[in-house]
Amino acid sequence: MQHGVVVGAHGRHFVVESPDGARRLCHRRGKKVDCVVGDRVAWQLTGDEGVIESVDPRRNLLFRQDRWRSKSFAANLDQLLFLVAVEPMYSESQLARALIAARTAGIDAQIVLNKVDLPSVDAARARLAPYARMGVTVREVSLKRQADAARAGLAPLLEHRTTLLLGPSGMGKSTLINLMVPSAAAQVGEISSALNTGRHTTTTTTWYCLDDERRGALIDSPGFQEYGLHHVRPEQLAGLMPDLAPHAGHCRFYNCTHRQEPGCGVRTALAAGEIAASRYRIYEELHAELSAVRW
Ligand SMILES: Nc1nc2c(ncn2[C@@H]2O[C@H](COP(=O)(O)OP(=O)(O)O)[C@@H](O)[C@H]2O)c(=O)[nH]1
Ligand SMILES: [Mg+2]
Ligand SMILES: [Zn+2]
Repeated sequence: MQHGVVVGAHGRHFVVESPDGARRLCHRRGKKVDCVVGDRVAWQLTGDEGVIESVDPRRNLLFRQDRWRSKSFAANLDQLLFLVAVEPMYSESQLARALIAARTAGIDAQIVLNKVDLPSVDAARARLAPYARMGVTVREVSLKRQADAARAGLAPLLEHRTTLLLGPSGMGKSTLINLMVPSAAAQVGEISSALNTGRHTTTTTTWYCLDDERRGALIDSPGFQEYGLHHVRPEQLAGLMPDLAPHAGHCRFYNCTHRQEPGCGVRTALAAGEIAASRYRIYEELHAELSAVRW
């Protein structure tokens, strides 16, 4: 039996990397063996392909879930970085959802604000102010214009850690990966050729090694627009939003939804300006979505 890390996943095909860096196509021994990128697995060679026999216990598992299906992102993460930019405009709801998902999974999350060289940087900072206020670290970078400074700032954060990078398209995700992982294109190539997709596919969650000792990794997971939180119960939601949580204990009704009840601590804090209007709107939107009849 050999050991390795799942570094690519595409449907029922998995790419497993051995400690020496070799990457091999593997399948699972039966459907019961469920694995995602980041999993440590035991596998053995059968012909020229590998068979994953078992998956080591996970430290954590991040997944998104919509009404129809649940989809795992990745396992055994040290942190999540959510990349946004001064321009183009991004959906704050997607950012909030990712932070809630990380909190649910017990994974540390930070925000990286890119393109701070652009003139509308102040508006972008103001938009993120509620996040900084609630204790989320917001790092500013200019991945393209101040590449060396960005690399120097991000390197210690990524070193020896497994980091999931999320962010809507156009924010600079590819720029960040190419800056931090000089061999990124080659690594994608190895995964593609192991998967035999014949092209440099980016439709799959991909693991990039950050150093030769294979101690740090950056994981890129596309398609996150479908980010659903249907594994969160509506009554859990306020507790997962650090700016709402302290006020949710001050409601007249113990089962207050913070949407229309009198004597609501959350809405009192909103009226007093202690909770940002954008954050409360996101709460309402998510609460309605999570309360909708399930299929
Ligand atoms: N002004 C500015 N543009 C940037 C910066 N970083 C990336 N971009 C540009 O933003 C666009 C999107 O970047 P890309 O890495 O492809 O984003 P992705 O869609 O998230 O992978 C590209 O045209 C980049 O050149 C930056 O620091 N400043
Ligand atoms: Mg890209
Ligand atoms: Zn309330």
